[in-house]
Amino acid sequence: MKASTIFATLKTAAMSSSPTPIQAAFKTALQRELRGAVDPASREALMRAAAAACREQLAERWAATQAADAKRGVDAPVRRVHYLSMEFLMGRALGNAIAALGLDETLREAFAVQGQALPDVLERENDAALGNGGLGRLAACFLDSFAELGLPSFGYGLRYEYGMFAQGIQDGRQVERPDDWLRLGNAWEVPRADVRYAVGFGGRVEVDADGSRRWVPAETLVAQAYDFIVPAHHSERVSTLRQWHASAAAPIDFNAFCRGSYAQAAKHRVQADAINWVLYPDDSTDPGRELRLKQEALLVSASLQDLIARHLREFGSLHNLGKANAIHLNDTHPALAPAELMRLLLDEHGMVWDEAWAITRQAVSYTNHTLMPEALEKWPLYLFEALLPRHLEIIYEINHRFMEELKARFPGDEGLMSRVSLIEEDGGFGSGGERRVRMAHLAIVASHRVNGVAALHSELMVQTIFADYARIWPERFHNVTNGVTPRRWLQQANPALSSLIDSRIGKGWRKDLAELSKLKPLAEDAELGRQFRTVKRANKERLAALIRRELGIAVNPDSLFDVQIKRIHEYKRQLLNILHVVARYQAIVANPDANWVPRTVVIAGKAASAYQMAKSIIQLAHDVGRVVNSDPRVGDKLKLVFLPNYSVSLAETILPAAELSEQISTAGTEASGTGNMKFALNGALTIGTWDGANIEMAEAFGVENMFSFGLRTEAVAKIKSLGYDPRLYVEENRQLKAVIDAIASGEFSGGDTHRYRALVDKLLGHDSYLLMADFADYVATQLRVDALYQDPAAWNRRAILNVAGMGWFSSDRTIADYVERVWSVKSLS
Ligand code: 26V
Repeated sequence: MKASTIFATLKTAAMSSSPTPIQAAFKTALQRELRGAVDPASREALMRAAAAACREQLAERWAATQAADAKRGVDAPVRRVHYLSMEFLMGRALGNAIAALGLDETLREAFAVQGQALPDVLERENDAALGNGGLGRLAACFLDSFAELGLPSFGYGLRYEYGMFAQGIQDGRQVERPDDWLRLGNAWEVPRADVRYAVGFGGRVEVDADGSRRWVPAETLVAQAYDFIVPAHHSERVSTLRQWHASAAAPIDFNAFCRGSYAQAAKHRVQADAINWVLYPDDSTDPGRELRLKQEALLVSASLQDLIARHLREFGSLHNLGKANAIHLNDTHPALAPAELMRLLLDEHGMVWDEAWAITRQAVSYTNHTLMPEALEKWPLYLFEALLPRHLEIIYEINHRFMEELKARFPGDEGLMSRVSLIEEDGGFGSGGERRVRMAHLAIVASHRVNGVAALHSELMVQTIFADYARIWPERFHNVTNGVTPRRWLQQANPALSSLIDSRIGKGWRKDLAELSKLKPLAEDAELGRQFRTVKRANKERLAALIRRELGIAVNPDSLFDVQIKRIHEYKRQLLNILHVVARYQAIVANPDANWVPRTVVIAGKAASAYQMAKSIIQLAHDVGRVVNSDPRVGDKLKLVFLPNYSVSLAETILPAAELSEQISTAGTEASGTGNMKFALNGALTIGTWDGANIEMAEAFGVENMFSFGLRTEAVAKIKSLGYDPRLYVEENRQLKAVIDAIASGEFSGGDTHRYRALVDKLLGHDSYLLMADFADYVATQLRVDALYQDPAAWNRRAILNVAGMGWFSSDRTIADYVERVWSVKSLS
């Protein structure tokens, strides 16, 4: 179609009802963008044009938001929040922007006239996948809620050019490729050429005649801001994710260039640029660790310089910085922040220690997202000293003062002092005996609040990893249970269910998710149950089509869709899921004519590139899938599919189609989980352990409405303390033994008995996550799932009760809790 025809149809669409000012402005912008496109009828051109037009609208709202926030007085009750995170898993943004601007229908009409469906156009956008998993997606949900709640705020992150990695599967194995997500440009970011800060590395600390200390870095980089804009849905607020891009202060070495040594001329440029490439460079090597530390330092330094500059613009003095600003650490990755803030206040702004420390403590707060000891960041001292010598001095001083305080409060308790010290002297877990800086300890000592992300996790946090600190400062520790944004995870991901809910209880749930409780009395309504099932069935067909397209596997949309999507990790127990598939397969083969409830098991998730066991689990899923899916005795009764390259947008297609949500971590290991919430919100029932937020969900919608199984935290601890022997469980359970034997004997690996030896040995030897102990209960519970599925009315009733009970799990509620307990001025007293 020619461009002029498109403009005509756009005009017609615009005139079909009298356009609102925003519709009119949008149409003009869209036309202007399309005029420059090579093929204005292509989905890609339409996507880019729509994004550019939305951006224009949002940029105005953004400016108004900033102007309003700048006028807040000294006595504003809520501080401006600076959410520092190495990860923001934003996904796609166009659908969200269109919904926020209320332009869905305008665009649907405009595109339909040209034979393009809105969802197909939206699919042309690449995901912004700048995160690993839960922690990064939580940060993205929070930005949405910041906007929605009108919270003065900045998200701060890094602008990774190649995300984490794109997962490919070759011969059943994960391969990692760079995720070139910016290749089509990014309409949502606004480069801020005028927002640039110098960030130093290396060098030495000089002492001036007056005793003051000054850091003379060996290398200076420039961090430039790119603002990613995030709109509210029920107001004109737009929140900001400010992402930093690093470059060398001098882009090329001109002399080297003139000599013809081009590689030499560009050396610094490439070194600086490496900071921008990927999230989590493999930190199993020294260069990898150095790069990661540089990324963290750049994020922290640029963000705090930005905060200080803004505060000085607004208030003219730094004395009230802590009262007006909250600096939140999303896990320990930005835990350098207190040291950098101290450095800036002391060295750059001439403040004295006590005042600088008081301000730092007021401003900083920290969320812990995992109890896994291997995930608690510790930096080798030699590396820290080489890159950040002045920060190390400051950390020593913080530690010295902290130790003095402890000597006074807990005299003679040397053990306590060495356990809580910011410096690990003797080398703990995985240290190889070297001294290290404990970032979690720095975060706790420098924060006025520390929180976990679900009730159980917060309890365990103070009983286990941070028990000493909870003894020292009990009042510092809190819980703030996670939540998810209902706009993305229900309204946009599941339009059909959203409309059905709207038709029964109105649209208010989008703004106040607690309104979902109005569905509770309707759970008995058989007609609603049937409509609910029709919606689910359509969503399942969509997923089935995707599975066929991606993998060439035909799955039966009438089968029970059983889904586990999340990072691949031993504690999350994807392996337990696969063991159940094998058990079911063997049972079907042994008794093919029994009344089997057909199942489609879907797994998706990425494994960290250096995590061999997780990669082996992915391979096993493929091996088992290949055998099961091609066995004519099985047919529709069982399928196992692994969908590659799990992402936010893939989750948006999978979740609405899911009927059973697998949340099967070993009790006490999953801090919260947020996928669990998205499933329930989309009407899937949960099969889950008594772990993380599963517990609070069960309490919210009724324990009887969840398939709860497995050992609970205390039982897990007890079994371990008594000397757990996984072999005993295998010997006693013929079904389990047959499953393990089949894997070990090469039944799924073409006779290769070596492929899963390490995996089987680990299960039989250590089984740290108690798969063997939980297997029998898990399999029995899966049979209860089958039984209920055979009674659709009863299943639908429970699913509706699940949705009705999810009101509390909105990230809007989570952010309101953070404001109340962590970020308000009130929380400082
Ligand atoms: C990272 C690593 C990296 C090294 C190997 C071991 C290991 C184990 C866990 C992690 C997780 C990093 C933090 C994280 O993403 N935590 C997730 O945060 C979510 C949001 O609070 C929460 O819902 C998930 O339960 C939690 O795993």
